[in-house]
Amino acid sequence: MSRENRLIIAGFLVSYAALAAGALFGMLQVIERIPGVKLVSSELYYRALTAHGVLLALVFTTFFIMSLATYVVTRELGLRETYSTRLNILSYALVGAGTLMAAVPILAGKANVLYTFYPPMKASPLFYIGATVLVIGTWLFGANLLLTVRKWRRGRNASVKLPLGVFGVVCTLIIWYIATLGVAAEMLLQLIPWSLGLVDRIDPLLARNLFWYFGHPLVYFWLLPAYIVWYTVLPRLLGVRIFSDFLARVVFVLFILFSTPVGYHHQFMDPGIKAAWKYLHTVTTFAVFLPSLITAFTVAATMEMAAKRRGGRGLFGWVAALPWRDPAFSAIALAMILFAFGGAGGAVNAGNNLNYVVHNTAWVPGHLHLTVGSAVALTFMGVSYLLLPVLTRRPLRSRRLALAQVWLWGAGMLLFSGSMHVLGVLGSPRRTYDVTFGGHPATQDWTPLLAAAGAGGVLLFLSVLLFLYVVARTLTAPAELEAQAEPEVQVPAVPPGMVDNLKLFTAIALMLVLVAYTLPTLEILSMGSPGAPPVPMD
Ligand code: HAS
Repeated sequence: MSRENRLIIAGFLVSYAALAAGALFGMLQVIERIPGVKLVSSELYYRALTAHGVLLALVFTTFFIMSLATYVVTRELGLRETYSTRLNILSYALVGAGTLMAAVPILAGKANVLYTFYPPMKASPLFYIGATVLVIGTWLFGANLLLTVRKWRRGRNASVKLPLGVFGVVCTLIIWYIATLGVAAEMLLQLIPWSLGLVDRIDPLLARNLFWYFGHPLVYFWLLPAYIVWYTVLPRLLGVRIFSDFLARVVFVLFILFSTPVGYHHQFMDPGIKAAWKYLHTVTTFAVFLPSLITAFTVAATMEMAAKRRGGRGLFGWVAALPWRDPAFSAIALAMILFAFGGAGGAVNAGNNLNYVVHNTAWVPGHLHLTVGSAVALTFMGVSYLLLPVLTRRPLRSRRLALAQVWLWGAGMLLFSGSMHVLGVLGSPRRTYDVTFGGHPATQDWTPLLAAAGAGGVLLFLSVLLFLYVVARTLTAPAELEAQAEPEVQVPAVPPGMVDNLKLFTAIALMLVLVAYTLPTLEILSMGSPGAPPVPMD
């Protein structure tokens, strides 16, 4: 096995460890929300909530995406190694070191600031420095993959289109580089000097401005690898070609253009940002909706083609002809179905007036669990069922348990997320230790829904345990598969077209970012905010 493959597997294993710990802290959250149940103090609740968000949203995703991207690039370009395996190892090591540095203060209760780390809630400097080291690690990782692609481009591949999966990885990295400029500025100019005591006060609005500049494209850093799987792995799994390679490339390009200039849809309720800027970001938010609508059409068309070849008939009757007994397919298909609900909720969030109803309520965790928690996480589980056997030459043990795991996730998520959406509309707050406000009568009607969300959370936790069990059994099974078990590689044969001009689209994206952010940021700076004193969170 090549060093690169070992690294890929190591990355997956770290991501699964983060999934296990994050899921445990998650179950604690839902149980705590059930009226009458109080397992831990409020301090421990916020500590666990921070650990849950950081481990799942930042650590599980980042390690998984790094390994998936390395696999896609090496596999689709027909390489054994990336440009520099050493650089790749260094990047994983930095991301790992950053994670450990951030984990220590979180677990010690010195960083109860949740995964969005809004000031003036203050964490230990180690938390901010660790997060910065993690981001630097991802920059090195991206540089190594881009150098790999550039090297491949030299010589006989100079005028050949990038394979779709690699194209998707490059687009994801472009979005990541643009996005992380925001969080790097927030860390280096505000949070780190402030946490070290070099300055006394901090401007929370400026910090939130920089955070959401980063925070929204972060969701596409999670989503695009799932889309890469839907566009490249799913057709191979079904034995058909993708419905339209061109449309898939258009989708990735639209994400480069519109992922970043949308951050104010997370700040509709923030004072200090003019309505005109919020309106502009609403328009761009609906523009970034479009590539997902195209994706819905493209993946459904691909599945319909495959189902009809398998004998499926009728307007919707073909759905039954899909390979639902295959755990990898079921995971990906269920991820899509759940994402359709998450996307509809996203449209509600993005409407300024509707956002007043749902902001800071249980609706928002309901939404994020359908998106990152299902579209992304369930796709990652499904693709694990395909890649672990390929990478380790061990058969999947066992397919039936894996299938049960996938449907358990679907059932748990519908129960959890559905209840959270309704609770949100009824006014139940998110991120709150005692959601009944000491048993206030207005919260009495929430009890059955909170219990249902709790039951959904327990099912989700059981699903994670089952997933880990299947992974562990697969990794400890005797190696027996032949090398040809790998899925067929799509070899590009056509020269690049207009849509492949990523330099042009990156330049346009940067211009859109300047239009959307320069003036409002200058306005925030010119307000001369006295800044807020820190609120220690330990
Ligand atoms: Fe979101 C809040 C708006 C997508 C993640 N979002 C969040 C937060 C997270 C998050 C983590 O406008 C919470 C942040 C926090 O902690 O405060 N979101 C949107 C919109 C979209 C959207 C418009 N979000 C995502 C994705 C995420 C994600 C993707 C992670 C991966 N979101 C918001 C807004 C807020 C927000 C506001 C702030 C709320 C507040 O007030 O705090 C869109 O991009 C969604 C587009 C999606 C679709 C669905 C396409 C469906 C597909 C599947 C097709 C299915 C088929 C069926 C074909 C249009 C592609 C298959 C058939 C078979 C037979 C199998």
